[in-house]
Amino acid sequence: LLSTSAVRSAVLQSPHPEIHVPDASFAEHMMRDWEKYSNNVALVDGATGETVSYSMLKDRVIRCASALTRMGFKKGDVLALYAHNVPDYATVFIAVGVLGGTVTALNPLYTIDELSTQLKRSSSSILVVAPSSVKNAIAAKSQCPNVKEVIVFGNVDGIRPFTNLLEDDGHAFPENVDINVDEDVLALPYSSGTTGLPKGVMLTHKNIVANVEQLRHHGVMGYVPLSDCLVGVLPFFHIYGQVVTLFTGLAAGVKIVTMPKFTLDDYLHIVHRHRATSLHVVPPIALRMAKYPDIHKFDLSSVRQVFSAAAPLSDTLSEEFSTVTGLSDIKQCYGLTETSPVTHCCPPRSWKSGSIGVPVPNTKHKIVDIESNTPQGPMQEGELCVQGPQVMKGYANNPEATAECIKDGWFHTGDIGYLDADGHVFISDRLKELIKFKGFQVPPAELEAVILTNPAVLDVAVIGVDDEEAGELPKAFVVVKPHAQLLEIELQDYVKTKVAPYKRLRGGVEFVQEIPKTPTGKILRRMLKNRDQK
Ligand code: 4UU
Repeated sequence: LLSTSAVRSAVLQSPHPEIHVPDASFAEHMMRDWEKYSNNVALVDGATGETVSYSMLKDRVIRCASALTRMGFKKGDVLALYAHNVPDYATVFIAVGVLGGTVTALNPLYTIDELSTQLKRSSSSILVVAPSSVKNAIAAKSQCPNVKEVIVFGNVDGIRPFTNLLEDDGHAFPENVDINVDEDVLALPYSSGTTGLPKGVMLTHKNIVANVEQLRHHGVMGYVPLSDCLVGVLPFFHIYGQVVTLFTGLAAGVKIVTMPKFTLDDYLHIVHRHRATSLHVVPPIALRMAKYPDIHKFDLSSVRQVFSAAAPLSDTLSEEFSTVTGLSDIKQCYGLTETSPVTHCCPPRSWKSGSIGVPVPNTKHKIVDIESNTPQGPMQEGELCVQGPQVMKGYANNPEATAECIKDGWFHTGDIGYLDADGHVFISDRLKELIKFKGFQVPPAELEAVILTNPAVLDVAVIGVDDEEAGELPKAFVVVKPHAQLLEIELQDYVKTKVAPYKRLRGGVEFVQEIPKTPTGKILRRMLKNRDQK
């Protein structure tokens, strides 16, 4: 057993100085300094070239909040955003924040089933969509009586255009909505957490404001107002693009060029043309850049720093990236939807290849033994636990799942790692069942539920198999019903019709006699994984 002082020293503070996190609401905080930035560019639509200045953005927020109020949207209501990246993503989010409402964001590639599931669970009353998603939106609305109105970015016959909200005179803008920053939920993204189906993650105004300030700290991402330029290529529906690029960028007064869809060529053109200074990538983008023969045709000299997060970045890729692109070393960051998201980031001068760095300001961490929950010493593996103002309030309507991951004030990440002698963290494995395809969450339980609806399937287990490009690919182990017949391709096609493209069974299907389980019926995923690797 560790002595009390050793236990205490195994709980480590962030090496950064403590920062002040204001008690402001999200919208107040986002717009706090916008007077200073007024005519500077806030957002550029990378697809159309449309430019929005900070003063225009503020004006749009006021009109949008006023129009939403006229539509009956008020404090406690939920708006669903089902769209790819466009400048008005920010308008909607901040306007909902002003009103004390909640935004639940969805992947625009979600199928009707996936869309209506989240619309129902989140009790959304308004749905804002991209033109390409209108068909799905209408179909889902007919299944969700809670959804009162569909609004479209752009123009589609018969659907209220978002520009209509921006024509509002702003007179219904509520001046004083009472917001409790520690309690009121601003964002409700969905995450499967340690196990099971996706759950609503309640992120309060304080959670998001805290993470924005933690990231703005000069030793973390330290954007420079009015001179930095970011590329909004990672989707704003995921917590990474949403908080790290969009919110933190706008609070800091930088320019953000939004991209509706990633293609390597478009991305590099935008970096080149707009002189981007900080890049936020996921390992698959870093890999594509490192392997791109035409990379030298682009001028990347404006780039000052590159961050990677959402999935592990190997040493080899990190080095290859720097050699090929001539860019600075990639700094890894780490976090989860449940932590708004960032808890760790590599410090600028003392970064280590393969490490996720140190806790961001106002954040503590420890590594605990999985069985005994006691803190581990340096170089000893265990579960990474964190504490800080960015940790979610809890899972919506799910106190059991909340109690399973927040224990004694510590958030248990479900990731396995260790600290080196300098207190830098290395993630080595995942304790939880989650699969990550290109940084996106693929909850095995969700795919298992879908596969079980196939009439030929008796039992199933889904795991992630390693893949150089995507990180992991979902693979199903399937027990077929007696006398039934099922081909691998038939099941893959079946799944294709039910889930978003990134959740498809790209890792294949293996037919087995039985799924290994514990006496209580829990799937022994580790056993399947080990068997698969042999
Ligand atoms: C190994 O992916 C995220 C949040 C990502 C993020 C973004 C910007 C972190 C810091 C940042 O600056 O959230 P989720 O909820 O989709 O997935 C969380 C899981 C973690 O539990 C871990 O398993 O994603 C994995 N993960 C990582 N794994 C996240 N970052 C890393 C990393 N290395 N750097």
